[in-house]
Amino acid sequence: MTQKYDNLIGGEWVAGGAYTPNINPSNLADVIGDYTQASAAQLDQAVQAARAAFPAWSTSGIQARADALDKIGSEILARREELGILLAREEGKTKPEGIGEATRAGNIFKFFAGECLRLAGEIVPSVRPGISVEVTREPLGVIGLITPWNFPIAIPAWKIAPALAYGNCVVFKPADLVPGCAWALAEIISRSGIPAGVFNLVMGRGSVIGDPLVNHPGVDGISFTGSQGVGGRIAQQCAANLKKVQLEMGGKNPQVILDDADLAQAVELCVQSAFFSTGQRCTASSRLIVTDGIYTKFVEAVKARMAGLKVGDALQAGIDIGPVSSLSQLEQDLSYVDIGQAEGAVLVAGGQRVTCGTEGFYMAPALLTDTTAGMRINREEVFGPVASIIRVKGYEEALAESNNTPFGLSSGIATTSLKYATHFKRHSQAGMVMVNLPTAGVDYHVPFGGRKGSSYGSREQGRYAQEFFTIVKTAYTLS
Ligand code: UN1
Repeated sequence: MTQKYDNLIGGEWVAGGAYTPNINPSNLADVIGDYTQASAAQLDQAVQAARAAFPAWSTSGIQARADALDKIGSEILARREELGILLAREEGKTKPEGIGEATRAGNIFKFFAGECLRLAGEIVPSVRPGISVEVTREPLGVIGLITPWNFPIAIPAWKIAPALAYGNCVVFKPADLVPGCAWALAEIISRSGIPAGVFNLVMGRGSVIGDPLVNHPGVDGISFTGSQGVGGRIAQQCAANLKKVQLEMGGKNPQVILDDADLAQAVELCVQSAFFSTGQRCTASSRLIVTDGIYTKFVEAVKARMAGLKVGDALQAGIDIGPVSSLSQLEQDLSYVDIGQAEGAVLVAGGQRVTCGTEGFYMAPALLTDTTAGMRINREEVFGPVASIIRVKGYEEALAESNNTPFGLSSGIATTSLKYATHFKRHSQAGMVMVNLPTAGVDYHVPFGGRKGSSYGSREQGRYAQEFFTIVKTAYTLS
């Protein structure tokens, strides 16, 4: 008998219409638990509960909010190993990556516990004598949070923590594929002292509860991380309902390697950001843009490093790359390897399904050379351990190529030249730029987000999160 897990609505644990098994992608025989599927009627109840809780919560003392968030953060940090293992088991990140992500989630709650106490306003002189003007920030209202499967605890944390810190109520819909960490987080939040209805968990499919959440008249804003296709639809629905929206979507992140790069360092950061976490990060480097002088040495060194990577069960010690998270994602990854080759790219390493001790969605990371900017493999997000190499003559061409994409989330350059590093930081059309660092793996206390087709709306994380989760009020007083 596997354990059953229910939705949290108005402070009660309630069963949905059916239960879906949460299956370990490293071992398809391992069922983590049965997670309920919320109905559209339950989604409505969750929004009503959040609305009913909003007047008291939005005017509650900031000390109560800070204490609750601090308690949540402390419990996550104390249980980081257990939560990291759950994450690795349901999503397929390696155990150290899972523990790292759980730690990040705990730190995010701790950070926003402090932010509760730092939401300052302004007092501004009026242009009219005898009047004073105050500019303050108030909670936005009831917020719908929709999160993806690739960061099952950190992304929920970086949306839930600021939403609650700034006095909002939440209806949280995690990705259907990974409800385990979401449920564990909801259970921790339910014991933190936050009043019933302030935070609600509804698990289930986007097709059943996603649209009703986005279109619900009782929801004031939507924060979404996921694919560009879904994000675009959510933006249209929010515009039609005049609702505030924040979207984090895909990436096709470039990593430039110049002739003067430290070769060992460049290889390591490329392998890390292209293939670790099985390449399932919107910040992953999928386009390695390499200048002529270092090209041959670089390709050989990356191939050698890839030959040493161990693919296998996410919970096993010594594994570098866990499984792909689902069969449909594995099929997509493999199909892009075929598409790339059909377009003329040369597969120089990996790119096949591999078998390990247990039945799972394992794939050897793929490296494609001889690729050009117009190929689909260089324009569309794969979201797997698939990287392609674009050969260029020098820095100017590398910069142009790195910006030649409909996306703009993160970008990187490997160089020992201050001149090129400085120029790239200024001219790379990305929200986050890395010098001699992987494009993936960011801090939790500074803004996160991109440009062009990668992001829409204001930034997430750090104090910049207040832009989305609060609304500005300007008050005039005659003295
Ligand atoms: C990171 O690279 O540290 O979905 C975070 C994603 C991003 C998070 C990446 N929103 O991959």
